[in-house]
Amino acid sequence: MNLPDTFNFAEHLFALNRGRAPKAAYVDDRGALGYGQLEDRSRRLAAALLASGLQREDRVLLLMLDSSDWPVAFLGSLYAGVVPVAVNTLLTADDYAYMLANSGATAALVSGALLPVLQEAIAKEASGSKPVRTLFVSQPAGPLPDGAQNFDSAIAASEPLPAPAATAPQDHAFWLYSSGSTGKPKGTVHTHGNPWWTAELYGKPVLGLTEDDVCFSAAKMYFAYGLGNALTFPLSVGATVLLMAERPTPDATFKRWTGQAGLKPTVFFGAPTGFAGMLASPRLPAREAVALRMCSSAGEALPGEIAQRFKAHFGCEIVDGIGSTEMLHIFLSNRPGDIRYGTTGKPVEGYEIELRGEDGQPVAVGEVGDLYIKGPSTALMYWGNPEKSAETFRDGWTKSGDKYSRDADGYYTYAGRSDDMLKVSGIYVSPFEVEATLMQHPAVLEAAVIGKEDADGLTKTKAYVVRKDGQAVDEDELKAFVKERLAPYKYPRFIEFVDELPKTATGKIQRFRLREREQK
Ligand code: 3SK
Repeated sequence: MNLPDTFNFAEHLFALNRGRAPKAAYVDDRGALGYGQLEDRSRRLAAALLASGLQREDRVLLLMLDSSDWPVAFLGSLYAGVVPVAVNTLLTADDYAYMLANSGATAALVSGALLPVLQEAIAKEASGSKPVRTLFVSQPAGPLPDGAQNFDSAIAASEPLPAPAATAPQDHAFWLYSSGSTGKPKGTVHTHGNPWWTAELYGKPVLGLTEDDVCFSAAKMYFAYGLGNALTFPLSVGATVLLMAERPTPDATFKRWTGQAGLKPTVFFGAPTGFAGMLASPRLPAREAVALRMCSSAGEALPGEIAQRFKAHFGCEIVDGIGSTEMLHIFLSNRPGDIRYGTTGKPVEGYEIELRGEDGQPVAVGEVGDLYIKGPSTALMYWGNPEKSAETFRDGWTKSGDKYSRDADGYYTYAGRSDDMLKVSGIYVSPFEVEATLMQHPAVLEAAVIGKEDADGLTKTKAYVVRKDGQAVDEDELKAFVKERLAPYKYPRFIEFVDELPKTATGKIQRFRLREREQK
């Protein structure tokens, strides 16, 4: 398998689907967008982006809710050779101000509902050396600010760009942000070739997606997992994608599964917390009400018991795998028809996996080691962060930060993180960021945050808090305090007040003692 010297991923997808112009590529809350319209709108947007002064490899922030404008924004940027920086829609103005400064984005594609938080971020970044000059607003909620353009009007006023940017497979195509336990999120630079590899190595051969599928992903498209599920894979086989802007609550998901958006998904992509929440819901639809033939799970290890209960109810397998923002999608996975519950399966063909001990050497079968991956969809680097890039991308191998063991049959089982990061509902949360925020509260002396398993075996955040002498604050007040200052998914689900935290002789908090205490 190889790519030609000139390869533009957007043009590749458009060319593949030119024979199915009237077929729905996307169905969102507003209706259907055909493959022909997807290409036409994306190429018109590409022209509008270039007309606004953007040039090859300039970055454009993509802060949009999941609707069919999202793939138009993403593919239009790639077609023009402009680099979309796709960001999580749940973050704060401070987070976006950092991402604008870090990426040097001079333009933004934004949903109307998110315009206020972006404007706040732009105001914070006003002294930045590269101000945001151009805004394209999708589905504006009110009058546009000076200088902003309506996404639809800009598309309608432009002719389709006649030809794609003549990019090479290794040229910068898009960025996604990856979180770390310390420091700021890292701008992870992906190429035009990388998404093609994820479709060829995983989406087609492992998931076996076809043009008859209707794909529906709870993970939004700004996540690497969602980007593959709702854009790269389905468009690589000419399938249809169902999108929803709202949060993937059980009820919102059931509404789509049962066809209330006009068609029923055949493949659903979720995370363990979502599957557990749906199984616990009194409104779980009957097997006959849905058309699911397969589900995929990633984000955190899927407890076998959840997968078995799901299969018993719907007769449909959940295929569990693990991927990363750095590798762009899944590199270790169970296979439909070959699922070993409680494991993450075997390496995806085309990727090499190594488990290394503290001495850097491969560990023996059954022993736990640090997970390293080698494969053709690896990110080029973390933008402007040579130290972290060198730590993570070493000699062609990528360090994932997860610990795994492999059994004699070659199945891999998750054994925790190598760093202090927590994965809550499939999204990374840094305990240090939550602790620092708790300590901003005037009644808090110290805090330590760890992961705590709930009844389904899924990780939630728990904070141990020491109050200042004579100060009073309760659990609800602290939760609200964190929610106001950080992206809401980061708040601790459990808080326990203690008199002191376990520490080493040199005063370092011993989080492992708190973890041990939870396991008792
Ligand atoms: O969290 C995962 O397992 C994952 C899967 C696919 C793509 C990206 C990620 C982080």
